[in-house]
Amino acid sequence: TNNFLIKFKGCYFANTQLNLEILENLDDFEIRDDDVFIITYPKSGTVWFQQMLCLIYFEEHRKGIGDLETVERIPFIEYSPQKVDFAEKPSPRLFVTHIPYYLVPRGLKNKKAKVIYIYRNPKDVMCSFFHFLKKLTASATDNFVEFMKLFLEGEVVGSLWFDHIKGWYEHKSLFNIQFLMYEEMKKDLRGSVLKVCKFLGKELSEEDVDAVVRQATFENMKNDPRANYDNKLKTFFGIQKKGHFFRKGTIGDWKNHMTAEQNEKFDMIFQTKMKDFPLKFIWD
Ligand code: PPS
Repeated sequence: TNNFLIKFKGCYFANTQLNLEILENLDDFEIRDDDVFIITYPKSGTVWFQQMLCLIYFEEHRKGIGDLETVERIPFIEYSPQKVDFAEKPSPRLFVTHIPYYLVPRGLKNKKAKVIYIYRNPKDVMCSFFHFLKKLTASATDNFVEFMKLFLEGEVVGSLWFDHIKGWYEHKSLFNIQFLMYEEMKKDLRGSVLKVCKFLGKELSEEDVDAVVRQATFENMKNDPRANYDNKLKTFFGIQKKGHFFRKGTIGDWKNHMTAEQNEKFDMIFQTKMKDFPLKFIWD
């Protein structure tokens, strides 16, 4: 239906920049003890958290020295240039990926490498997704009603949101994993930075924590070419049109998109699919 999507072992990926060879060999992907994996469903705060992690790990990133972009410091596993050799990267290696739990490298289940799962309320994910795809090629719909249908059927990159988060959460005992909510980062960025540092065993000075918080705000990232993807829209996402990756970065923008009726329909599906799911969501 949509030439932007490729299905691999039951999950949709974007065909721009997809490295199928890596995906096919993911099971054998060699894991190191000090690897860190950021896992997200698309539009849940991936780039934001990549920036946070870069700032936590690299002093020069905090100090604004060097011009390495965040996406180069923390590469996508499945969306990467053809000849990338992750085995050559020095430790600690930081990665980001949208993969569902069942595609995970075998070695990750030894609980040594750390995993951070970022999640966001799915109504905002859906709206963010809608706008992002509108910026893409002609294959994307600019009709919100139509997109909501695709989203609720899992006909998007990452497939069904419900399956992605439930899959990771229900298998969490296999991993050394920390769940972190977009809305929590938004409401208490400093607290979130400290929580992540604790999980990663990173001790930053008060000043360094301030620097991380300062540079991980929406406004700062929007204006920081190392962080905002604006130079990468074409090469990374295949986006032809001019525009910005950063849009609103708020909680509750779904209220500006969904009618009462659409919202009711969404809630009904949510309640059925997420029955007994213990993580809480923040909707506004
Ligand atoms: S992607 O394409 O999957 O990598 O997209 P992802 O980065 O997961 O999600 C994009 C949304 O995250 C918002 N964003 C932020 N919000 C708050 N603070 C900061 N610093 C920040 N950085 C990115 C971005 O604006 C997208 O959300 P929307 O709602 O569309 O604005």
